[in-house]
Amino acid sequence: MKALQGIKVLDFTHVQSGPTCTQLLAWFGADVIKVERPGVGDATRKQLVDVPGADSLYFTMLNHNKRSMELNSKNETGKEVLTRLIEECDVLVENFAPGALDRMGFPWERIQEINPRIIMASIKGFGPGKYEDCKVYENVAQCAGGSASTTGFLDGPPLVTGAQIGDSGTGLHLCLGIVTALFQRETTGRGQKVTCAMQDGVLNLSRVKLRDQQRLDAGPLKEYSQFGEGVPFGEATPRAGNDSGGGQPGRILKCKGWEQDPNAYTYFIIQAAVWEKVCDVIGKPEWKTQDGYAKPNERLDKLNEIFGTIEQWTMTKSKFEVMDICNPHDIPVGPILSMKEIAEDEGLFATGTMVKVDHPERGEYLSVGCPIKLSDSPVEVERSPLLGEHTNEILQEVLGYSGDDLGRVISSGAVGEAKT
Ligand code: CAO
Repeated sequence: MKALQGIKVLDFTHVQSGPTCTQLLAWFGADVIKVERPGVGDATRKQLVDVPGADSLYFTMLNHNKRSMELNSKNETGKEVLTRLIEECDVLVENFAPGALDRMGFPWERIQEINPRIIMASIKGFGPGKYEDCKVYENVAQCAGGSASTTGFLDGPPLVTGAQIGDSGTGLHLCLGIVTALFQRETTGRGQKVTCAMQDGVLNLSRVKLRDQQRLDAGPLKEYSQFGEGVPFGEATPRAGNDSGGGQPGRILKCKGWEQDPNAYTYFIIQAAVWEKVCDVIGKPEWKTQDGYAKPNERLDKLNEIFGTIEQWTMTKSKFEVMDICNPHDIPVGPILSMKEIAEDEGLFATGTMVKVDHPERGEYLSVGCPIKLSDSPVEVERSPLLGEHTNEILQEVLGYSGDDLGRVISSGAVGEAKT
């Protein structure tokens, strides 16, 4: 049995943020019914296409283990079918532009009236306030949530990160909100509205930078490289390059082959507890007792010199040799892994974090499996559905349409072209 077995989800999501949430629900065992515009579907099906005619990797990698139903929710019969879906489902998830559900004729009040037990979960770019009507994509959220202004180097522009903290990050937040609401429903018997703004999700993940904003009042942030470089701090949390965000100084350092390989680097943390071991490993045993180097606080104004010296050592080793040498000493280091290296990492396939999935239109492709492992609810990753692949099945098995009534719905045009 899967953790969310028996839970039906009306998945009205598209692009990335919402689909990542419902994919998790599907992996935990919910029956996720993706409702898509007839003949069009989720826009990502045909974005960044690599195999002509096939659903894109953008779509397939975000929509595993779901069923797809075509439904025009603005057509009268379509509204009737949507109402039936709301009656049947435990959760409705959507990430339309602000107001889209209202314009369809399904505001929260109406949805709750149709099914008081339903949980309606929404992602929007911003919470209530002056920006609430804005459409938002990933990088806008990274900028509005404090990530971009605190990412990058001091002498460069703000940077967005490759990790999709605005989209997938908010999908994760929403998923937690949904299962929490399902848990509360066990006691109250009532559904509720769950909302996550992408700005809020990014800000939550940038929490330590708001910590630093307030610490600025007490003086310079000594663990930031600019402190040792004598660069004055301004009014806002600055960009910290590759400095560690925590109390233990860290940097990205070059390794052997860096001149040719853009990823021949390691992250190296000089955790106070293993400082003496670091000194021995890099051939600087005198730093263990030398004034200005022996104590953590004394080292903060010398980070450039210290990491420069460590880098002279890491440049003589591959990033994996650095790992092999430092790990036995408990020195925290990490190779900078390229996506190619990750895609070839057998250990990740063994745990199901990376998976190979077969698809009728595109053949085999790689995907990231479920990163959350439940010992009593294992995940089997199944391919994403083709557009409208399960329309008839859902009309009949979930909504109970049959005979002439089924024919009426199909011929109305509300559910797309008839599929055999
Ligand atoms: N049947 C009929 N109409 C449908 C439908 C269906 N099955 N599914 C969607 N539609 C309609 C919507 O009702 C909407 O119509 P109106 O404009 O008349 O209200 C229309 O399709 C377009 O929906 P949209 O505005 O949500 O889509 P968009 O491509 O214009 O905007 C996005 C995309 C992501 C910017 C916007 O949805 C948004 O801001 N979402 C919230 C934030 C978010 O999740 N962003 C992350 C996206 S991933 O980077």
